[in-house]
Amino acid sequence: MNEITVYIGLGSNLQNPVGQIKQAILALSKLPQTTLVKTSSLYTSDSLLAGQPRYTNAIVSISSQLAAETLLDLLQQIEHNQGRQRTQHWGARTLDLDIILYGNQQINTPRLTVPHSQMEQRSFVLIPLAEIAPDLILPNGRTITSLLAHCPSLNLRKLTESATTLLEPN
Ligand code: A4P
Ligand code: MG
Repeated sequence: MNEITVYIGLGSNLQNPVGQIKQAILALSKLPQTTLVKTSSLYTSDSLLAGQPRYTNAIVSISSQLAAETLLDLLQQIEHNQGRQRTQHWGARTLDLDIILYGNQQINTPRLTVPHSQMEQRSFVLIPLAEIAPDLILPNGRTITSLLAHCPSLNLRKLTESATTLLEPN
């Protein structure tokens, strides 16, 4: 099967978010039939939902032979392993893993909408994505730069130089 470049969004705003993201990147690096290609810096931003703690977010790219829904199963397994409990839509969470882009494919099934339905409005997706794939063009022909011009900033700030350094042993 072909290798597909997939962009995955990571988010956490509970129980040591930086540690959650670091642990999730390690888990992603161990996915079957998959190679971790690039990891963005970590960013913090205000939650879209008022009253929630700030989020830590990052984007990684992987090269994978996994079918999109198989990948989703494995991402949900990682979320589960890190204590994610689905109580409330958009509730605070230890870990959220979203498939942002799966190659150039547009997917609309009951379980999957790709490109991610909210990506064009989210600075915490677009800015780390631009960091690791500045020239990316979405399946609809739009560029990240053009989308960022219309995005609320949510007080987004870069947290560390590169999350990959977090993977190196101390
Ligand atoms: N699903 C459909 N498409 C996808 C996709 N492309 N990737 C389905 C992953 N899953 C996808 O997701 C519910 C269902 O979406 C899944 O079962 C899957 O079949 P979920 O993670 O269980 O639930 P959720 O929390 O209700 O939704 P979601 O979409 O993950 O939450 P969001 O939209 O990501 O919002 N503010 C900041 N600053 N940073 C954040 O990361 N995140 C949220 C949560 C709110 N505010 C935020 C952030
Ligand atoms: Mg999700």
